[in-house]
Amino acid sequence: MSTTIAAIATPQAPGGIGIIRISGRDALPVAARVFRAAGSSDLTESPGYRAYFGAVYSDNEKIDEAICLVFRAPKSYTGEDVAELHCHGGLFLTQQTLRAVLAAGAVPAEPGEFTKRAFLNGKRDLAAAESVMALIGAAGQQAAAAALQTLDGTLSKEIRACADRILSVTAALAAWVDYPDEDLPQTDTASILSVFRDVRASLQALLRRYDCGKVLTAGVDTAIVGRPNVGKSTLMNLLSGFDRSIVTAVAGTTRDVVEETVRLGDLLLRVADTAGIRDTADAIEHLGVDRARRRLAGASLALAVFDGSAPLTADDRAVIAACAEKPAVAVLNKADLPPAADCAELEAAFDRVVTLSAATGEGLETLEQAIADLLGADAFDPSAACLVNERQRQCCARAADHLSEAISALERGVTLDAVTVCADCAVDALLELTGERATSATVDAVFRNFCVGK
Ligand SMILES: Nc1nc2c(ncn2[C@@H]2O[C@H](COP(=O)(O)OP(=O)(O)O)[C@@H](O)[C@H]2O)c(=O)[nH]1
Ligand SMILES: [Mg+2]
Repeated sequence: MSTTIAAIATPQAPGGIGIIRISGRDALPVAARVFRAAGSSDLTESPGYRAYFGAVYSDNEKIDEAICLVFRAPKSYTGEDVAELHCHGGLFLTQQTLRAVLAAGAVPAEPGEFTKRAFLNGKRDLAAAESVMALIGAAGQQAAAAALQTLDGTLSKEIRACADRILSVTAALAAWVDYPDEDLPQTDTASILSVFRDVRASLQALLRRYDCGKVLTAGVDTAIVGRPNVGKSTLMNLLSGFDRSIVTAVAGTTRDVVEETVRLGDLLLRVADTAGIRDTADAIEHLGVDRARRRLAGASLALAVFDGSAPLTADDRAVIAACAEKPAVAVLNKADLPPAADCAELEAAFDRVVTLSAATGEGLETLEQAIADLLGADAFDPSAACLVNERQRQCCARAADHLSEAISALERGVTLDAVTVCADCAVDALLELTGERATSATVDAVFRNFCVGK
């Protein structure tokens, strides 16, 4: 980390302010070569935590007025000396300033290199560094709140506590491993088992919360299905807030899969409007129906639409059958018309039945609530510790698996060193999660996914 790195930290788009971040041993001398503070302030002498007004120069030519913020090691984002040039926003100006900074001796930062340095300098653990990324990508309030918790170290503390509990047990086990002829006392076996089961339960709770949190951050693959003319495309348009799909009274209008990402309450749905499922002789419509069925098969949530103003038909029953294995909400549409469909049949087949008018929008809130209930999103507690990405989930799942092995080995009376090996593997997986034992390849992989400037 002897180099001094620099990058544009703000989005590459016109804006009010553009920030060039510089970090490293020579951050201040580099900044001083391109930035002249008003008055006679010498940046390199700055005690830090100050803002200087001045101008940015490139080849002795003034190119912008700017503010320079100075932070001193170790009390900075990266743990190194940091200077931030706040220029006027604008693609050209920020690029020019970065170029001047690079000419003054900095090297371009790799993606995530600022946060990586923060990790390597002990400012953040790996899980917390990843939550920086999750915060940037957070699409909703709960997702952001959850990422912020991890940034605060809530997750790492919980993981560390799990690892410590396993370690306290393996220490006791180690003593017995040295005396293979003696059986472990029954009371010890029981207490070791209870520790393993307890820790495994905590890890499983984390995994469940992750699946639920993922619904909030990544969105849910949702398929709108139903026979022709029940109002699928009208519902699609209601959800997306504009005329995304073509709506006509002619059955079989929608033939391709039409997609849109929509926000419903705190949920993000990737909605696909599909062709009406029915037997058809029309070759093109038939292809559409095939696509609809495939999309339904891949979806995590089905919105099965029925025309509430008409009795259920054989095509409707084919839709009910197609949704049998899915989390699905039955949408009894056209509630603005006199009801004629058999509710009881739908209630028997679906966990949730929502009466709605896609044309007027009445009942949309009930649909929102039904989906949130079905996906368990309401149970999500953003203040609890939370895994923020797939890497963390895998580490956690691996630790839980190793604990299961340790538990069954103990139960079957397998030699104690086998139990110890499993328990050690569980600890390894947990410390890989927090980064305490992550290989440098893992660390590199984590930061490669970051944006430049972070
Ligand atoms: N009265 C009433 N008509 C609706 C409603 N939703 C859809 N329609 C009408 O039903 C017909 C078929 O709608 P469309 O969305 O194209 O159905 P799709 O074939 O399932 O996509 C159109 O004439 C819509 O105007 C509703 O909630 N109330
Ligand atoms: Mg349609």
